[in-house]
Amino acid sequence: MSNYLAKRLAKFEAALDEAGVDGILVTNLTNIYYLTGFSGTSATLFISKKRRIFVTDARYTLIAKSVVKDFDILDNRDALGEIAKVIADDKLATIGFDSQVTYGFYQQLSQNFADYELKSLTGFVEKLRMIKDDSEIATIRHACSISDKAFIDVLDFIKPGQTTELQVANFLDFRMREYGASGVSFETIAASGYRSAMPHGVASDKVIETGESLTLDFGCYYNHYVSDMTRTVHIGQVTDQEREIYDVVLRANQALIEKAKAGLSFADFDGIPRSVIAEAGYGPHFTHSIGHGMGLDVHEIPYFGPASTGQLEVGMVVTDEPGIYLDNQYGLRIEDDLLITETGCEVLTLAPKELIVL
Ligand SMILES: [Mn+2]
Repeated sequence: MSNYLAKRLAKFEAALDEAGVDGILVTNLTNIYYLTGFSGTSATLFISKKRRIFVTDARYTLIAKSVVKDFDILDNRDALGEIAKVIADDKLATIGFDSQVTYGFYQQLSQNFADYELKSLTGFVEKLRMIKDDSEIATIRHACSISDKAFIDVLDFIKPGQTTELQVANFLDFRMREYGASGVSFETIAASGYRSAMPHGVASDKVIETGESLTLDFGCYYNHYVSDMTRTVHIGQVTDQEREIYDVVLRANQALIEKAKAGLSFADFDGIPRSVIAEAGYGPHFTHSIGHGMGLDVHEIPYFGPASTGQLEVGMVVTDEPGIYLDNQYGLRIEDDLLITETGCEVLTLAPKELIVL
């Protein structure tokens, strides 16, 4: 098995004691991919210090045997019943499961593991996923480069008075696929004019007009990992106020890039760019959090806000996305993906950020 997977499993096992459990059932498919490299749609893991069990059904047995190393691979549609049988003599007391499971699953769990104490765990694997290893970083870097290239291409595609937001979004989506993406990491946001005041205005059939701003927030999946980037461009002309607001948002984005490094508190991560916007007089118009972790999911821990606790660590990949939104007029946002290092951060999204007027 790859060195990377072996390290993840070693960290998983080392964290069992702290979580107060003897073994854990892993049912989230993204977490299963992270721990095994298996990306089918049917799998359940059980990991204790003594055993690693991987259960799938007949559709996936062959692929599992070629991909999943260092696990006992079992073929059974009744995964919980099978696991309970296998571990019956292991003398385990407490078994952890993910707090996100459905109530129906929990009922099955209670029936199959009636002899154990069941402990709901929140974010056990997600906490491991916060710190990216070299292979993950290389993959995310590549995902970001795909978005960068698609952004450059879309600038030539936009024809004021003709192109709709939806056409722009579809162009971006398709271009990212042409550059090697397997899909989009979320529904592409292309919000022009008054619609750009909505931070998450997904593309509509509105035509993009001269004199408007256009916010593009988009990302792709590349080899299971995401990119997430926002750029705002102006069409034809730009007013003095729009130029000023663009400058404020860009300064907020850059202030965080200058200060982000291992050890910075999550509260400061949010506070540094937020104070740039507040000092410029637009504090109430920055209505969302500054960013989030990303990796296998486009939104994953850590999340940042004024009340967040914790601090940046080497290997986190997080977004830096300040914005200003003036209701019913327009809004803008600039978003980069940052890799946190010992001495600072590396900006993974390299598409231009100076004010672009098409
Ligand atoms: Mn984002």
